[in-house]
Amino acid sequence: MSPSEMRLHVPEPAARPGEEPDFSHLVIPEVGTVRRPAIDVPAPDTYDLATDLVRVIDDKGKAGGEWNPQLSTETKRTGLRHMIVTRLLEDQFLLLQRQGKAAFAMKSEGEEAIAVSAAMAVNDTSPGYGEGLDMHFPTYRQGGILVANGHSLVEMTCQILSNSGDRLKGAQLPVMHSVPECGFFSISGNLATQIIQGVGWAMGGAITGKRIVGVAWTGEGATAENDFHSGLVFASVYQPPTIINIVNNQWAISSFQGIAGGVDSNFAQRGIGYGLATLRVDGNDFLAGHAVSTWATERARNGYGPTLIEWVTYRAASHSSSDDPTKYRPKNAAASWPLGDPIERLSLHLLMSGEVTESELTQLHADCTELVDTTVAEAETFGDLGSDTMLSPSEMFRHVFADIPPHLQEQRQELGY
Ligand SMILES: Cc1ncc(C[n+]2csc(CCOP(=O)(O)OP(=O)(O)O)c2C)c(N)n1
Repeated sequence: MSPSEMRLHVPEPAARPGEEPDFSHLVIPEVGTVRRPAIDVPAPDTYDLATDLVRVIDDKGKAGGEWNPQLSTETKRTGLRHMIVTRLLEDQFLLLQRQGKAAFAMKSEGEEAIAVSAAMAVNDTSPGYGEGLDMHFPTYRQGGILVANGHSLVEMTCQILSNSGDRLKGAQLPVMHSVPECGFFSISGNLATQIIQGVGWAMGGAITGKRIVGVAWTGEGATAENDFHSGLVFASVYQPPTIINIVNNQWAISSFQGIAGGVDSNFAQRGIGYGLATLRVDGNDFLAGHAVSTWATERARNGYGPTLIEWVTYRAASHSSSDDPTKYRPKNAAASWPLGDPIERLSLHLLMSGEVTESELTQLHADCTELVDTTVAEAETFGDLGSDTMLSPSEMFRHVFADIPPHLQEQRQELGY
């Protein structure tokens, strides 16, 4: 056998701008074909689930299979409402940025089911549960957790506007919220720190004997960071009550998922190497998301250890207000994504099961639009970047250090404050 040419292998996505989107790599099993093990299953007995894909809602909107969480109509309608509010609110955030009223914006369009279903599942308030505070360690694409956990939408918008209603007074980049009382830890812009922090939070719970869950979040791109791997070592060795969520939305800004190692293996399979219970789920299926998050939460809360979950989804919008995805992927890629749109899929399910009517859906969209419009109008009364209502630059020196260090005092004086 003659040796093959020596070269550096740089993976390329299946389609670039001007080409037809190609998602043939994604194997989509029929609903009902993926088994649901008991929550105390030994981790190695979940390894086939790392290559499968948990789905509950089929293409016609019918729910089925062992993973069907059998949620009440009210819970499903609440989930739909949270997803719609999240989408409409983030649309407004981008608009505010385009109007020069905010410095930056990001959207989770197409991924709303993930944050919303996970938030609703983790914060189970059943009797005997919740001895402390469950904590999410999110990235910038899990704002749906705040919506689902009841954070003030006005305050959320004020954070985007960096105005006087922002509890962080503009000290954080817009979208980097910090709302610990809603189980939402300060977002760190340094990606993958969420993994070591979430696992650490869970270790703290285990050490103090509290049944709290530490929920870590990362995109698939940031799994290439060292912190991701360190976190997995601690999770597997100490078996704390943690859930490690990898949101595989196929793109890390302009790098496709293959650049983080998603071509010859997937991201759920990372869990196998570390001995973690592992699930892979259709991220655009609210019911499947709720089911896997509930499974992982109960496993954690009952002392059976961590779970790693890969959510398979697609980033429908740009990475951020500073990005133009038409430069690196086909224009119609999101519309061709085979797992569809999460809001449309849950709506179809509710329609097909007779749990909502067309007119109720129309009314729900109208109500959410009105809510978001009044929210944004109220938030703007606290000021914005584009007018003289902007926060005083002196604010940047406050709320960071208890005692302002001398060099910052000097800089403040130079600015005239
Ligand atoms: C440690 C670190 N490295 C690089 C960056 C710059 N950065 C910001 S977002 C991003 C892409 C992350 O992609 P992914 O983890 O897939 O999450 P997504 O944005 O797709 O949700 C990068 C590289 C960062 N914020 N932190």
